[in-house]
Amino acid sequence: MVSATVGTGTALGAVVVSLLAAPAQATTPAGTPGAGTERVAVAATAAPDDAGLRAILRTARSQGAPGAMARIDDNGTVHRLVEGVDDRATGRTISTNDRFRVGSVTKTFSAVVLLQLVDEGKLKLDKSVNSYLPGLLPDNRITVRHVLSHRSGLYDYTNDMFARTVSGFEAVRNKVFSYRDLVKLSLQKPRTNAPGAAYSYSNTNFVVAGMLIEKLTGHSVGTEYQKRIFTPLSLTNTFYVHPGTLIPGRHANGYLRPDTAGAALVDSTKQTASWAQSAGAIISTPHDLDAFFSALLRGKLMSAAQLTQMTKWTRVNSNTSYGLGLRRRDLSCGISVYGHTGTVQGYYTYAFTTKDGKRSLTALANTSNNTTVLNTMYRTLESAFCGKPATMSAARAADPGAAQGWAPGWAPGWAPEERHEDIAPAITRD
Ligand code: REX
Repeated sequence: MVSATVGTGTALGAVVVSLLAAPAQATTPAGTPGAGTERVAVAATAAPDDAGLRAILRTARSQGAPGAMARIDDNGTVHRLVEGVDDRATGRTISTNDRFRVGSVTKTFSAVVLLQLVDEGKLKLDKSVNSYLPGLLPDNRITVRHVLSHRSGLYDYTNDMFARTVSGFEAVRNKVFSYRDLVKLSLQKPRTNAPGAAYSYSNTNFVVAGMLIEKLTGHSVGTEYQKRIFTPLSLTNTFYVHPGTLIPGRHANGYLRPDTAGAALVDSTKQTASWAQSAGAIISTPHDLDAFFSALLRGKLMSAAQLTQMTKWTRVNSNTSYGLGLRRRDLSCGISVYGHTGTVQGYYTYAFTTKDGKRSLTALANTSNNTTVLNTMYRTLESAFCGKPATMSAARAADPGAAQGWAPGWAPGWAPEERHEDIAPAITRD
């Protein structure tokens, strides 16, 4: 069951500053601070490829996702595409109004709060974390910037927690962790690198971010998200309910795929998400995530100086870079898009916007632990921002994957490290 609806609004397309100009900055080796090859166009010009998106959502469903959906907000025009169900028990069709667990997209919200605190003179990015949280970390050289850019070297405790998918999940489904519990789990393992020396994605970093928020404001992260982001942007379908286990109102159920082939999907909707908290426990909708990332890139959430800090890039792989709680994806058609991805049990999210914030995409599949679906959903970025494959650049059209509308990195034969952004290899398995 597929539906595509396009709302009315202002004209498609927007001004392109310089589509085919030279890359903004030279490519740098992966894992080191540097820009990669940021695309210089600030806007998407080709219309979103609704038919291509529909095909991608169908493919995700055929690969095991009970449902998949995408919403594009394009300068006032809304595209909504849905495929499959949000509840396997009732067979209800998934809706782009469904709330869901956004996983690590939460990290951008946490980074925004901290950058606002920088604006308020309460935090300095290059100061030691321990100067704010004395004795927390074993190395005084770890700075706030290292944490927000995943360069602290703090081990990701979820590698062990979810080494076995279903039993790992069930062991924490109803558990309530303190931030200190989670940091303690991380510190049982050696650091992955010296402070600042390399990029290594770790949830521990954004647990520390949550601790900084609470220490500097004297309030819970939920209170600060609400006051600083949800309320000012009227994100009325966005929630932080930790340690509550329920998603309020109409929502998509999440279905976790077990490691054992052929075993039944596990309904993972209800959980505390306490293992994630400020690294991944927000609940939202496509409308609200589109509005959030658009506002962020339009400079509505912090000073221009802090947005510049947030968009100082560490290269992750050939088409991905990481700023401060923000990912950048370099697409085949000459634009970069900015946002985050999210994986919590039962939910895969992609939420990205253009540099001018005028076109935003949120795509969701209500399953996880299924790399095939994750890779399929990645292709929604190309359809949303680059349009039909025919509009891709000549260079990319020469790639076998690009010719089929696939994002760079997903065609068969590409190096494995190009196929997945940067989730720890042990975490997501086929
Ligand atoms: C936890 C396990 C994955 C998922 C994780 N999620 O670290 C954070 C996140 C919050 O969203 N990160 C991703 C589980 C990478 C992001 O930034 O996009 N996998 C699952 C397993 C594997 O249990 N054994 O797939 O649901």
